[in-house]
Amino acid sequence: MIRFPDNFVWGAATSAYQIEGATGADGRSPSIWDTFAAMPGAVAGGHTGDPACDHYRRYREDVALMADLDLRAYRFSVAWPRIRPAGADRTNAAGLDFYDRLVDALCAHGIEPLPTLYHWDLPQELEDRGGWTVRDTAERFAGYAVAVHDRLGDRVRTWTTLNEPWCSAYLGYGSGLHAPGRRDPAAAFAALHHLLLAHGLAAQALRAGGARSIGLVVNPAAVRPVDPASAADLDAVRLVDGLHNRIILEPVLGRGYPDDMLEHMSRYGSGLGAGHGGLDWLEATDEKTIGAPLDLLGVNFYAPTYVAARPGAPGAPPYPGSEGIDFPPPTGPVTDMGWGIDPSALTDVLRRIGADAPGIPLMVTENGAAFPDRIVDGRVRDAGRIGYLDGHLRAAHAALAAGVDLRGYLAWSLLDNFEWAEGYGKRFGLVHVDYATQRRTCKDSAHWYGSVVAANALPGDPPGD
Ligand code: PNW
Repeated sequence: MIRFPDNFVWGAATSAYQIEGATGADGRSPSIWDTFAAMPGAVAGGHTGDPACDHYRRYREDVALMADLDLRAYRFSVAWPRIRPAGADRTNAAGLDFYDRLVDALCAHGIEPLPTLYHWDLPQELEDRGGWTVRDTAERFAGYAVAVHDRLGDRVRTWTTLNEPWCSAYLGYGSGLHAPGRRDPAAAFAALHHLLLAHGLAAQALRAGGARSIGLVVNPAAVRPVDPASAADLDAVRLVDGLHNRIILEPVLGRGYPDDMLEHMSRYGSGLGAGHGGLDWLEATDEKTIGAPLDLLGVNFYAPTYVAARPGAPGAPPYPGSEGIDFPPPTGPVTDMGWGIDPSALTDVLRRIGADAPGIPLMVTENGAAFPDRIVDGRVRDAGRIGYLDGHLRAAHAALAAGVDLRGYLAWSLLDNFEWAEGYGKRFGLVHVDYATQRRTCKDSAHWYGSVVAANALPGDPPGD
């Protein structure tokens, strides 16, 4: 048996836009994902966030499922456009009522609520005024965070501000693969800065309002060279690691932006239009604000990233300035997303973040895999997912054994859901969702995970098929 520490937090994660549906209910205004999904070609199959898993109406059933699986914690996100429609400063009580009922249902089952305040559903009206490229959005986020804390703070102990600012900034404003679909390196860096500023302002405001534990969820990359003996490949690792990890972690941990990243960003305009050159979005006290004290770092992890130097390579659009770097596809086994399966990369990431952030507890806030389900006699067979989870839990345990202060593990995802630009075709759930009927069926992996949670341990031998 591979035992986990007592009080290890076991759970699962979801996000609002991916599961709730009911996008017009109770005063919610459109988010950038409603707008983006309506653009022809933006999302596979023309899918949108409606009806998703209809979780807005079926949350009781979903909480009961979590209880059946013995989960101890549930990470969900709060939809900003439900709480502050159109991004205005007026709070919509009906929107808060939903999360109030959800938190009550979780508490009634002894499941710890772990809300994330921003999982990519920016009110469209704020995007129309510049979105994350402008400072006003960061300031409004802090106000929204306080409104949620005022209502749920009596039952929620741990808050996380943003989910994966890397994705919001680089996929949303750099490569255009995610909402709002902009393709502008300058806008990507301005967006990243205002996202981090939003985190810092919200952390300060939540703390002032009495919040006890405040965290941020990042998706650090395990960047590996194709040829570890090549100095040029190692230079490529250094740049991609900088653009993915250091540019976020260093300021968040109170050390400010790394010099090489400031220099890199200053090669692009500010993203604010003509007349705004350089880093004119960076104000004197911003780095101090971004480095507000942190009680938890959430780590989302799926797959390692390989890079090689190759003159003339176009680079990867999410990484501004990565021309001359090749991002080869994985050579080993992959999931349905085409992402490589290599659990050792999770150990590496946890050890690295643990060393970078001494004294700050870590939690795996997302880890999981998309696989096509095989449904045999009503049973959902997903041995691939069990193997993935088992391998990554062993890798998390290896990090614990190496001294990393890892407090918990949340599987992505509780339910099959709206997988962003991939629509409903990619299934990450422990629980299968039949979108035609909204029927939920626990997959083999859900039963397997429930038994791991109940035992607080993995069996000594990896599972067979
Ligand atoms: C994360 N990438 O997204 C998100 O937090 C989840 O909402 C999402 O469903 C899950 O991972 C699976 O995709 C990512 O392209 C999306 O590197 C894309 C990337 C990384 C994370």
